[in-house]
Amino acid sequence: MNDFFLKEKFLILAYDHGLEHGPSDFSEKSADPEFILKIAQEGRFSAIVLTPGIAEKFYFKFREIPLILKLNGKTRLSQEDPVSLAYGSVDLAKRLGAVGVGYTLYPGSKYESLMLKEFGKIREEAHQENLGVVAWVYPRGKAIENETDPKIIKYAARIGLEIGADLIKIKYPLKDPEFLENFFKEVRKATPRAKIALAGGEKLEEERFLEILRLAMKAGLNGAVVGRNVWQRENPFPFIEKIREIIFEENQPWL
Ligand code: FBP
Repeated sequence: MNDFFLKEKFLILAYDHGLEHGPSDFSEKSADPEFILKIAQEGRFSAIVLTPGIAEKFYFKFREIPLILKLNGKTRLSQEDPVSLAYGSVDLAKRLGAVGVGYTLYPGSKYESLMLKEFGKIREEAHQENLGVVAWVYPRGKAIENETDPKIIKYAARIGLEIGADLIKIKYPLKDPEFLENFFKEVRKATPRAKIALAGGEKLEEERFLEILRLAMKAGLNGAVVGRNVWQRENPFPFIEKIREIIFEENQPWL
């Protein structure tokens, strides 16, 4: 396994929103991938997540930032149960010098078996090339009433362990701190040895996001893969420093 995924803690910047959500997530500045790559660089992120089109055009100047190439993705334009299949390849990730690949699965969708099958194949190829695999595990589809139901998120985390992801990205329920404290501990217990990172989600009030992250880290989770909560802020750097402090300085229950 490549060294990147041997780490215990991660702060990764996500920037695949142009495909997933469209340009409405961006300001004039954040629509420019260079602006985001500079945030990753100055903010000393562990890695950046880019789509193939963006990586090919913009990554070459920023090769010191570890790259996770997102191999699949879908738009918001379809109303069907979600399915997201790879349009990028492990081969491309290798050529771009990535440390890993990213793949979103939608358990609960009527197409889940297609994604599970493809994930397995990609994982195999990636590991043969010494790349890690990050799984976005987002239960979704007509069968999933509430994708941030705590039981559903716990199940998502466990799915990530079962399918052999090197890092598992899960959402969090928007509940009060007492609930979350216990919830994250349950997630940890349900996923022995798995590395779990929180997704960022929509931009929250600063303190709220930090509190959620702090509870997750205290329970022994492994960091965050965050996008909008960082690059939608006017000046993201003080916030990034606070996140770094929580992930890398505070709470080290497993050390
Ligand atoms: P954010 O931190 O901005 O939520 O990004 C995390 C992420 O998983 C992105 O990688 C992805 O584009 C987006 O959220 C997808 O979210 P959803 O499918 O819930 O709209």
